[in-house]
Amino acid sequence: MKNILLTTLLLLSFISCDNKKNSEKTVSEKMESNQPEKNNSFESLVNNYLSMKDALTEGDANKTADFGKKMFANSKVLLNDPQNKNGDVSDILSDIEENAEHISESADKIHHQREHFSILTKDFEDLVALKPYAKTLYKDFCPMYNDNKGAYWLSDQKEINNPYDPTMKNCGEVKQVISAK
Ligand SMILES: [Cu+2]
Repeated sequence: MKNILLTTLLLLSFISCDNKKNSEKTVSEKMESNQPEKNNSFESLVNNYLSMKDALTEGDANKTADFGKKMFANSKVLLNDPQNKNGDVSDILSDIEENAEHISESADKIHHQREHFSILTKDFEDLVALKPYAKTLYKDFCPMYNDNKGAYWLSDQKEINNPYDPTMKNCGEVKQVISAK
């Protein structure tokens, strides 16, 4: 009897281990598929944001912090480009840099990451209005976040996947479609 129990436990732990491995594989595959792009382009900055959104949807604060680190580094490179030194793009990049840094340093505070993510959403909305992005984006709204004050996020998928609360994954609606340029 003891042996059966042990075997069952081993089997269970094997299964959960395997699940974990699978999800890790998906993540690294995703990151690999991001790699061929130019690291310092505006597109890869938007991709950072979309990956961060996915990590928040999964409720994974560590992964969110990692994408914050990448976003911080990418925005720094873009800010150092003389072409982006002045005007609206520079202001937006500075704001992205600051919020990305907070997110990268808040791996233990997912609520705080989400606060900064909602600020980032406005920055990225402004950014894609000035710099072209290759994919159609959807501006989504969840009315319940932050004591019913609500919050926006951008997605590259039509389906609602709420990054603000994993218990309300489908809460929200598309408010605007931002066409690819
Ligand atoms: Cu902060």
